[in-house]
Amino acid sequence: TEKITSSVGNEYEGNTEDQVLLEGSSVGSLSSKGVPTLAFPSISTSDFQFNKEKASDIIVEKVEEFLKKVGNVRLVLVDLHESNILSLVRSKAEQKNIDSKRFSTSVGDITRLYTRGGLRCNVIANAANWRLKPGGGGVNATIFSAAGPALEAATKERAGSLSPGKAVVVPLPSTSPLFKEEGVTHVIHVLGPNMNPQRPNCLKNDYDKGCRILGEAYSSLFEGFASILS
Ligand code: AR6
Repeated sequence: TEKITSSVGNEYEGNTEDQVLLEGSSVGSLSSKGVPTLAFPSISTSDFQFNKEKASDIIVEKVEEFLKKVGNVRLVLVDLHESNILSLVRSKAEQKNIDSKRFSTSVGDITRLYTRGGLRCNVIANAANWRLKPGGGGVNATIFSAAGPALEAATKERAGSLSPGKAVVVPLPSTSPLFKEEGVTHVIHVLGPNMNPQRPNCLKNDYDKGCRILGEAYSSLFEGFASILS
């Protein structure tokens, strides 16, 4: 796993070095400038209709807990627009004095953070569905489509389905455009709690259960990220 560690643990500027990194050769010999970075969307707050005020509390609490446990990593919460969830999370993170170099928010498509914004993220999280299938809209559809069929095949090798609150780490094959163009080495699928009656396993506004499951989902996500680094 040494190769995985070094490819996750390095961040490079400049295309020549990137090319070397992405071909997968002499990865470990390159000097490490960057910090392992996980970009993640706000799980459950769009299609799954989870309350954003409650979700933002959970995100900030789980981020704070995780950053206390690990060393040199960076977490980035991403959304397509300057949304309510981003501003809620930003102000709550500020109140808690969370280091903005280690946790920040970013506006953009999570599958284009490097090519459109210069933000290198080695690992991205997906707000998945329980079947771990492409499509269905939201960030899931975008990630599967940007990653190509390689992601679906690699996902199938790891898991056939996911329970709410759980995550599965999928190494992205180097043939995937998301790997080649964006430098993403792993996708972590996360299944959050669902409050949408049109979707499976609706919790019918049971926020005791919902908050517990969303907390578990972020714990599983961050543990999955940590497992790639070790
Ligand atoms: N880049 C960054 N953030 C995004 C992107 C993107 N390309 N697309 C959406 N978001 P959602 P959920 C944000 O609905 O609520 C799917 O159909 C979005 O604005 O993707 O967990 C799956 O198959 C929101 O902040 O996930 C599941 O069935 C966040 O990502 C179901 O939706 C999550 O929104 C999961 O619902």
